[in-house]
Formats: sequence, structure tokens, C-alpha cells
Amino acid sequence: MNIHLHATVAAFAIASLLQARAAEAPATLNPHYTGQFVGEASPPAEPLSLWYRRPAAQWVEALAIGNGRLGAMVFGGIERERLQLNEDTLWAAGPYDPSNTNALAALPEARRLVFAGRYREAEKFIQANMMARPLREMPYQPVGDLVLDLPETRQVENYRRDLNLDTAVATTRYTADGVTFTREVFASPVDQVIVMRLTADRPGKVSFGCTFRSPQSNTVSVADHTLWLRGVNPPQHGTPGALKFVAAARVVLEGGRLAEAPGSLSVTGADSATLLIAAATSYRNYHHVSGNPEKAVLRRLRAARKKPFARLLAAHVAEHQRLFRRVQLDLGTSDAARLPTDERIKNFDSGNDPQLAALYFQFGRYLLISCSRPGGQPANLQGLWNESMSPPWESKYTININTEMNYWPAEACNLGECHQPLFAMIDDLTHTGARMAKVQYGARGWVAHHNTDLWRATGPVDGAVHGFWPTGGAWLCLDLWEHYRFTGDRRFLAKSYPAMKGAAQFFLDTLVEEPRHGWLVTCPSMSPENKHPFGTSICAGPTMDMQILRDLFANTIQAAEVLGVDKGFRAQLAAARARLAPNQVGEAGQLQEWLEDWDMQAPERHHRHVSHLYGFYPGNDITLRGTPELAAAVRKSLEIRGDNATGWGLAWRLNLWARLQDGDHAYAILRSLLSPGRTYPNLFDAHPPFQIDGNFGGTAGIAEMLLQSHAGQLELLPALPQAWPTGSVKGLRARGGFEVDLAWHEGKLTSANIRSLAGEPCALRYGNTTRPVKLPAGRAFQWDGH
Ligand code: FUC
Repeated sequence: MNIHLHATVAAFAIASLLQARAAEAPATLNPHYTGQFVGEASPPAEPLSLWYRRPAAQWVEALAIGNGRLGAMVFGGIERERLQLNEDTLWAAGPYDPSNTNALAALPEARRLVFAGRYREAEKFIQANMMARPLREMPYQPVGDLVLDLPETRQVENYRRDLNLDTAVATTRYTADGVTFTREVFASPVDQVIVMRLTADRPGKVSFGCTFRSPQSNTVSVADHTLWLRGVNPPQHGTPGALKFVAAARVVLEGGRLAEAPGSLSVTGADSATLLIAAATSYRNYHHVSGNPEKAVLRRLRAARKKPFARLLAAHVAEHQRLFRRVQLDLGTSDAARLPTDERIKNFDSGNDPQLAALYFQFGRYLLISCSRPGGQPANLQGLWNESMSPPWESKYTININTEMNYWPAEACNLGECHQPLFAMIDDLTHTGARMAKVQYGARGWVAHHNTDLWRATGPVDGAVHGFWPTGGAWLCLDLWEHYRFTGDRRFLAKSYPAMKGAAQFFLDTLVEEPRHGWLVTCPSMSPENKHPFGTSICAGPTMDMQILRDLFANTIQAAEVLGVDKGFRAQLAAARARLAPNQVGEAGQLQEWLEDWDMQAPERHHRHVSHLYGFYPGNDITLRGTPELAAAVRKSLEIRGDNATGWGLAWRLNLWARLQDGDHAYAILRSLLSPGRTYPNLFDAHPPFQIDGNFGGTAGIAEMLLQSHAGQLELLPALPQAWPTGSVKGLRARGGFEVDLAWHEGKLTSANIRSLAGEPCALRYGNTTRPVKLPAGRAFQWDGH
């Protein structure tokens, strides 16, 4: 396994992982079962399931459930069950302002050093004078574990645990001493509780003890059939902890007895038991922490208590399926589909298992539905699921690729609602980022650098070489515009326009003239996080910045036109846009990553980031048929970078090869992504360590192979690999407000059904055949590609 990982970053991640393990995860939390396993459970009836013949021994084997806000990792243990719990607003520290009041005075000198080619000195100078304070942002943290101690048994028969993606229910089932036990768990977005039900096929057989464990500062108590966990979050980097949190598990029995002890509950001889689990913090928004988690938890438990299990389940499944069932993908199936998921991952590279690609695609959609729902926090580096107090890269929002990648599947895979938490975060950033723009740059508008957290920090953090990149907020604005392009929703555009305008204003005020050609460039900046031949990443006008700003300015101009506002401002943006440094092709035929042709001398030629290819995907600056010479340079750059990378690095390459319309190459990348080095047994993406962006980028990449709409046409099956000769997809979305179903046989399109939702005209393309279509909203068009 060849892992391209920045050495310091890797060392930090590994150190923090080890530290976290030692501090908080005693082996007793999920002990290996030492009894015997007999019999072979059959696969679940639902093909869209993950399933296993053993309990999870490690966290990356446990199964993820979530309702957007509240999440759990389900281990499926035999003598001990563990639900590792998260609530998406439980982060360290409290509201803080990281802006550095010395930075503005230092800006001219930093620029002078960069333009004089004294890049290392510039980096040192920036590090000393211009970084945010504190230098690090705050980590996302776990609530704790709900631990169930179950009766000992020397042998289990037909053990199986599974996660049904269609119902979003995790089930563990086995037979012990002649009794078949079933545990079902789901996180309801309707009732805002996690529900776990334990049943047996004989009466009076459900017995267990349960308690909470938490690495947070906490107390556990019992009252009224309910286990309570109350705690506070810790301080971090000099900012005090400001959050209270509460979790509670209410036990509801049929038959049997419930006994209360000071920190635990025990159940004996019940026919069934249902646990209703709620959690909340005092977080209201990034500057208010006065919420009442106690009240919120109590209210949810009381409401859920009134509903029978079947009703809770039915409401949960209906709400999940409302989103999940919008898209169906059939890539064919084979015998491999009958194997447990971990075995399929091991075999995917060598075998014939097209259904695993479909499962992986749908798992990405499942994850987005489970970790990003309106009203909640956006998907962080681990989505919603994190067991560590000091997770890798704080499990926060890295906005120089990772957070954006999380949302690549949102629109195309028909989950536009799941995009909302990101839009809400962008809105917050316009406020915190306005202060950052004013204090550190003396500029209007707003700015965000390469990271943010729950508190919406926007400063340059970590180190100048990673963090001094002012274009993170501008990139996020692409998501606003894309949501509009996919939906045609003008009200949304009107609401989002101020964020786009503010991001653009910041650059009108801070772009500077580069001395050699007089181009307008960002300075200081970097091509994330790649060092050029002068031993640092710090530079002026990296290609990625110019591409992001060409998109931002063009999209803001178009938005202002649609809304009929800001004529003068549009003209200013158009004038500045024309003066941005252009895309350039270097000696090796590659797309230059920097203003100068440095690519072939850069120390890490195979770097995981492919920042300068932003303009080809997810951006729109370069297209296959619109700018063919530049597209050829993109291909060359990709070839130079190579096919090996971290999880998300692969997922980005997958999308780029799909846009190059090379289906077999895209598929080869997918094979690497879906291998044990890049996919854990529970289908979570491995950077490594676990980082969820690769899952989302993988899902987006599969969609991009089947349908593209970024270049003014709806292109059907643009990058179909030979590995998927026959199949169908239903419910993908395209720009212009279309919903698309496709079927193909022996590598050829057999039918396309295009439904218009917005009444916009479009052109269809299949291979070299094009066909203009004008449909009123609500009408469909059938085509066979001829
Ligand atoms: C960026 C990447 C790393 C990692 C981190 C979360 O800094 O360069 O590989 O994904 O984000």
C-alpha cells in the first residue's frame, strides 16, 4: 500500500489516534467474544445491506446510524453491546474570535517578500505575524457510550449483524441456548431519538444491565426508568468549555422487571425491551450557548414514550425512504453479492462484483441522509461519527477540499435537502468571516481560510504552509450556485446572493497586480497544501485560486442578472475577472499549478491534492469540448500525479476521469477506492484514518460516470466502463432542473426518461448525437439516444 500523506500531518494523526485510544477506549468496551460461533447465517433479504458474521471488534467495523444530528456506531456485541454516541453540536471550547490584530500591518511586507521570490522568508514572516490566534481550531467530540451487558453464553448460532440501507435499521441476530435474540436500532429523524429494541423468540428471555460511559467530564444517574448522563465540554487552546450536554436512555419493558442502581439499570426476564435514547447540548448557534439540553431531552423522551415501537419505526422508515428511494441504481449482480461485506471489499479488485459498486454508491447517499439534515450541522470530516476526544484533524471542516467533497453527491444524487446544513454554515461564515476580512485584510465582504469549526472560525490556522489560503469561503459559494442550477429556485438564490456578493467583494478589495504581467492575483496564498520548488507552498496567484474566482465572479454576475440587481457591481466583477491570471499549459503539456512552470520540479509530484484541476471538476472553467487544449493539459496533469492517493485523493481523481469521459480509467480508480487499503470493513472511507469525504466523492464519481450536466448539455452515460455492460439508474438530477432515468444494454443506451421540474430548455447528448428538448415543467421526454 502506497500512501501519499504529508509526513507531519500523518504523524499528527497517528499520534492523536494513539493518544485517544489510550485515554478513552479501554478494551472492555467491546471485548472479543471468546465463545464459539456455529452455523452460517444467510445473507439479509435486502440486497442494499451491509452485513457480517462477527460482532465489530474495532470502531471501523461498527455500523453507522444517524438522524442528521444524533448518531451511533453499533457494534453488535454478544455479551456486551456498545452504542457509541455522537451529537453534532458537542465540540470542545466555546465561542471565540481568532482574528489577529497584527496581521493587517504585516500584509504589505508579506506581499513584497512573495513578489520578490523570497518564498521561505514570506512563510516565516506570515507564520510569525499573520496567523489566527489560537493557531488551532476546536475538535468535535463524542457524547460517550451506552453499554449493555448481556448474559454470558458459551456458543452462538447463526450470528449476523446488518445495516439495511433501505430502512436505515441496524439489526443483530443470533441464537444462544435455543433462544433467538434480535436487536434492532435506528436513529429517527422524526422523533429525534435513537431507538433500540431487544426481543427474543421466547417469552421472558430478555435480560441485560446498562450504563453510560463517557470520556467527557460527566455524572451518570438514574431516575424514573431512565439512565442519565450529564456533562460539560472541555476547554481547548485557552478558550473555556461553554457547553452543557445531556443524554438519557429510557427503558420501556414488556414483561420482566427493571431494577435501578445508582449508575445503572438492569432488566430481568422481559419479553422485550425498548430503549429510547435522546441527547442534546446547550449550543444554539456559534455565538449563543444558552440552550437547555435537559428540557430538550425530556421533551423528546416523553413524546417518544407515548408511541408504540411499531409507530416509531414506521415514521422513521417513511422519512428515510422519502429521500433514499429517490435514486435506484442497478449495475448487475453476481454470486459475490451473497458474501458478507468485509469479504466483498477484499475481493472487489480481483472479482466480478458490480453490485458492491451500487452498494457503495447507495451507502454514500445513506450516509449523507444520516449525517446532514436541515437544522443540523453539516457533515464534518467524519460526518457525524467520532469516538475520540482528539480526533484526526479535529474531525472538523477542512474547506480546501474535504467539506466541499462531502457535498458533491448532494444535488446530482437527489438529496438537495441534505445540502441545507452547509448553506446555513456558509451564512454563519459570512458574519465571522466579515470580521476576519476587516481585521486581517482591511477588506469588505467576508473570507474563510482552509478550516472552520462549530464556532465558525475563519482564520489561517495550523501553519502558514497549510493554512494561509484565503479562498475557502469563495469555494463554498459554488455550492450555493450549484443548488440554484439544479433546482432553479430563485428564492433560494435571492437568499444566497449576499454570501456570494460578500465573498466576491473581499477579492475585489484584496486582489493585487502581479508585477510580471499585470494580472490580478491572490497574494499571499498557496495551492493547497503542495510545496513548490522553493520549499514552501506560499506563493501568489495559484491556478486554483484563479479558477475559483473566475467561477465566483461569473456565478455572482449571473445571480445578480437573474435577480435584477447590482448592475455597477456586475461590471466591476466582469472587469476584474478579465484580468485574473489565466490557465497556462507548461512545458510538459500539463496544466500549470502555479503562475510559473514549476510542476516538474515540485518535490511531491504525486501529491494527493489536485488543486489546479478544480477548474475541471468540480468547477467549470475548463471543459472537454469547450476548451479542449486545456482539457488535454488536465489529463496530462492527472497522469503526472498518478492514480495513487489518499481516500479523498482517489475520489477526486475518480470524478476527474469521469469528466474526461474515460470510463475504464474512472473504474480503475474506483477499484482502488473500494479496496481494503481505502475502505474499512464497515464501508467507511480510509484516508487512512477514517475520513468520510472519500465515501461522498466516490458516490458523486459514480453518478458523474452515468450523467453529466456541467457543460450546457445533459450527457447520458458519458463514462460508462466495460465493467458495467448492462444496468439502469433512476432519479439522478441534472442542472436546469431535470430528473433522469437511464437504462443500457451491452454498453449501449436503450432508454432515457428526462423529466423537467423547472421548464428550462436543454440539449441531450449521447455519444456524438445531440438533441434539443423543450419541456414544460412536470413533463417527461423519452429518448433512445438516436
Ligand atoms: C487536508 C488534507 C489532508 C487531510 C486533512 C483533513 O489538510 O491535505 O490529507 O485530508 O485535510
